[in-house]
Amino acid sequence: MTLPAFVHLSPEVAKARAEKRPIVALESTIITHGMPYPQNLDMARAVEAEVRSGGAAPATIAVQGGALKIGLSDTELEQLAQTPQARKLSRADLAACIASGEAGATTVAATMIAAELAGIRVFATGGIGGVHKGAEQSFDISADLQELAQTSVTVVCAGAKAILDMPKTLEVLETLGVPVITYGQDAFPAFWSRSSGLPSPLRLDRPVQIAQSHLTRLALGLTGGQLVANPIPEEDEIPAEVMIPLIEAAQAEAEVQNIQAKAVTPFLLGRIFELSDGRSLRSNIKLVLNNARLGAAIACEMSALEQK
Ligand code: PSU
Ligand code: MN
Repeated sequence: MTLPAFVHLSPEVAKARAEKRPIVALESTIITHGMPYPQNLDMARAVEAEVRSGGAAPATIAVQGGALKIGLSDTELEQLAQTPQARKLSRADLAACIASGEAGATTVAATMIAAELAGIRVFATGGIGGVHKGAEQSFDISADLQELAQTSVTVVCAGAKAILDMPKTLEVLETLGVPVITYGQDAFPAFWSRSSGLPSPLRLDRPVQIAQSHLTRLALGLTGGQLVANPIPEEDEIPAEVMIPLIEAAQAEAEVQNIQAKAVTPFLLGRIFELSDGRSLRSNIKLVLNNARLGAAIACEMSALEQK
């Protein structure tokens, strides 16, 4: 499959692709809009290392100088981590940013689009976008949910943050026909906490089963991806009762300051890190590493199944 000329693969990704070895896609909005510098750069490097030690090639995705880059060099990664003004790219914004030559960071939705284009089936991140609290007024529902319904990539996350309306997020995913699979437990995890108190629609206990389920959906002709929710490790967890007041305080500030649309998620994440004195940032980094590990395991199993 030939890729459009504006798509640039890193040498590591190009090699893995040619050899049909496992690759794990990684998003870049988490770097530019999800964490402050320099922790964002340390996180991005550590996550890539985690994917490599799990036996897969990391493909961090971003737009720079009119190119859609699938896999970044360390210099490109560093540049991106120091560009907080990079555009936040979802499905709607991706092509215009490539055309304009501006720097852009891909959200879950845009990362899935780029991954599918390059034949990458597994993508690891921290949290996905979803239905925001008060969506009945604001209509703020992340394009990530629609993308999961139409693009065939397995996305590993740590559940959803309590900045979202979790029951509504799960309802929309169900309506869209997206499998929501929790890894190894019955409860759907809530990002900083292992349980949201809501049951997970589906549960699988082994990476090979998640890989098999992805391939089975393809064989059934079903469009769309799978959402895998991987609970944060126990030792990194922050109890919900610690996080909820901080989240509510950040939400109240967002309302007073009239923060809207694309700015909502980055604003809330930034304030929650500040209000928790960095504790939530440390846990956030740990859970992304945990997801990178599971993502690599799923990607390896999928490659092995396909070579049978
Ligand atoms: N949730 C997090 N951390 C993040 C994001 C969401 O816990 O970094 C980022 C992801 O890139 C996600 C995007 O795709 O925010 C969703 O933004 P919005 O809600 O504007 O669609
Ligand atoms: Mn939104």
